[in-house]
Amino acid sequence: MSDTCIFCRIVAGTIPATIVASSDTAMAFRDLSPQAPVHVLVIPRRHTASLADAVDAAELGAVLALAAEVARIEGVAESGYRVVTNAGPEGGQTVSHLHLHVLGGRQMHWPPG
Ligand code: DGP
Repeated sequence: MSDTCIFCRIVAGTIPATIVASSDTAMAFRDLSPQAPVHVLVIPRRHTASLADAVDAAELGAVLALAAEVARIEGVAESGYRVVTNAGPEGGQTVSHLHLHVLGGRQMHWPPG
């Protein structure tokens, strides 16, 4: 846990968030600035700065599994959805705690910006 990390503080409950799902390893909550009708962030509870720093395959699997569960909960598993992680400055990462964006509820386009 990092006291200066926003997402660690959401895990600790000291910053409010709308929780969508959680497990022992991971947590899912609504993005503060949604880019689609469904926009949920899925994070490992344990602080990891980005995918570039991830070393625990089981933890990554749990995060990905929770993303799929979020899609089911949000009702987009059948219609389709996108899972994205931004890593580092050129990847567009602004919060240095590994997170998957689960986006859905509208048509996604490619390539992303
Ligand atoms: P990224 O740019 O990939 O690092 O995405 C960070 C996302 O985190 C961005 O879509 C906005 C969201 N976000 C930033 N601060 C907060 C917060 O305090 N609460 C919630 N729920 N989302 C946040």
